[in-house]
Amino acid sequence: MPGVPYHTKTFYAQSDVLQNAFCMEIASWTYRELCAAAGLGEKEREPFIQNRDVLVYPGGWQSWSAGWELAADETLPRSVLLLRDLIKLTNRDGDAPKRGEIVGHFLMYLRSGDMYLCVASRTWTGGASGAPLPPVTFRINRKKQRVVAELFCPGKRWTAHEVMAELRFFACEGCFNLKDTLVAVYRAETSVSAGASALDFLTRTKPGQAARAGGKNPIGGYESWYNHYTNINEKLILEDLESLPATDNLIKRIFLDKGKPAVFQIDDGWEQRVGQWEIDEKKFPRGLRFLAEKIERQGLTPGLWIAPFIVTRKSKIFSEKYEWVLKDKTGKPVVAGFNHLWDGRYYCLDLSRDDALAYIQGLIDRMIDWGFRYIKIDFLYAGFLFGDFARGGSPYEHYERACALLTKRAASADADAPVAFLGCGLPLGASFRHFPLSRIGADAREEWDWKLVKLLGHVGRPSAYINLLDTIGRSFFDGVIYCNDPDVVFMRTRNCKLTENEKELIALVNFLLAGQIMTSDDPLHLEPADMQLAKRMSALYAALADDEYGAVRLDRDVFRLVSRSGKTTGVINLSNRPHPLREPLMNRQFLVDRRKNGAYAPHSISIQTGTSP
Ligand code: 9PG
Repeated sequence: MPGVPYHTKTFYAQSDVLQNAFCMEIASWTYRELCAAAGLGEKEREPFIQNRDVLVYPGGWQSWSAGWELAADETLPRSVLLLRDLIKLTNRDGDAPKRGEIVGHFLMYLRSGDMYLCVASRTWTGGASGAPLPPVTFRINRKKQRVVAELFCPGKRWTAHEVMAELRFFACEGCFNLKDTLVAVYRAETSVSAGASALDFLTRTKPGQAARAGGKNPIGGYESWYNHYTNINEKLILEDLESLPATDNLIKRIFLDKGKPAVFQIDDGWEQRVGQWEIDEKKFPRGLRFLAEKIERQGLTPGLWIAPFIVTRKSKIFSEKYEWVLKDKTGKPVVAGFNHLWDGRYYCLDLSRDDALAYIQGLIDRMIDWGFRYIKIDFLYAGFLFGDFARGGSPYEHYERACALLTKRAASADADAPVAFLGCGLPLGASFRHFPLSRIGADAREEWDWKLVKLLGHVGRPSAYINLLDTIGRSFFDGVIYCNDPDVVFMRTRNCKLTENEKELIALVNFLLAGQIMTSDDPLHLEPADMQLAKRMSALYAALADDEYGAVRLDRDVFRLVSRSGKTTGVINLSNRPHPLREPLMNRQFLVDRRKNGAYAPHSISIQTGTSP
């Protein structure tokens, strides 16, 4: 589908100059001017200017940043209490929102009813001599109806007439038009909308067969994080591996039984320390090559996690190669964040250094050499921090080079053993060219919300609720610039506080609005009710596979599910209250019916389908 026409504005450097300031303003518009830039006539502008119910989609900096629309009375916390370094897991270095301001990144839109007004920044100049463009930040002041666009490129040496930014403006009706127009906007920067070939082997049944030929055909499998967390070892992994094809579970039903490929990915916990990427031999006495071979022999794609840009203080690199650790101007190591499961604060490597890059590339090569073919590369945002780089330059230039190196061996490397990368914790705009398969939201969790971390004000916290908000809010990326990884679904009862409705909600939202179905359930300990749920979900997946879906916010935490064909509709209620049935019910059959006393139940999804009345 062609989408609507868009208008492009290109910004050029005026002279040879070294960018010293942290951020550089390139343009500012009133809402009225934005409408004009998108080609809207006087009349069509009115809703964006007069309507108090205009919603703003700021577009978060990275996977774990808030990825949802904000109504006029909604804001995002500007800081995190107590554990201050947690803010680095959501906000870009130096993006510090001022009072009354919402800070957005990469791509933003305003929405009034069904009309979207979008500003999308290109990330690559295109052409044979293509180069990355610095990330664009939007400072949105809703009261003043003003948007300021800035570039984040400290340390960049501009030459006169060099392209600094290219913005594309358009207005369109409905979420599928938004997607279709973004396909056109980003066509030169991604192959995802054309069916990203580097990921084909993760979905195709037979070699040579087309991958995502129409409809839903998710990538998926097992990963170890959301059950065992860092407490993994050979015994537990083998137990999960052996029971996956041997018990009745969701992954077996939707992938293995259908002859589709499935991933088996070992997450954080195999290494001696974060930053010290040697195998912990107490936990994995026979090493990881042994496990990769076993996984491969079971007909699964072996996967492994790593966070190559970061180091903790106690890791050997930190003391032995201290010169590789990025420092600020005063010589102090740059803090990249805080994680209570490691030794607290962690730091990042100076990616301007060839030796540090060669080391990182060596880590990936070794994982591939061990036999892993689905590499989860995490905490990538740390490669975008600013510091006193050994070789000068700007974070975006170093990030670009590092990502290109990391993913050099994607798919084509070896036709018999193709390799794919899953990006995670990554700046969304700067990464899709290298990581077509990526996490687009906060971590899932085996309970609805994580109350304690919520109190700190951390919007990127692991939480089923936040994770769903992101999966819904970023669903328009799926199949456009990313194959969206929404994180895991849960079927299990053991070690899980989610209710049946919540598990169903997550399983359906992930299937309908994203591109990957993973689980961390230990297949050996599923109960009959869990298997029943998996059976029901796989039947629903089959029934709903032939369409494309979107979601539109109706109210705070309440969304309408829509489908491209118009055949399927639904209501997603993430709120803690029943949502009254305001709209007249379509004359259609309920595939999933979570109405109770004339309202949609809290934490539920209801789906209606059939031909249009
Ligand atoms: C391994 C994990 C898993 C997971 C990743 C990432 O904002 N936070 O507090 C936060 C905590 C953990 C986290 C992400 C964000 O987890 O997303 O899938 O691989 O690392 O350590």
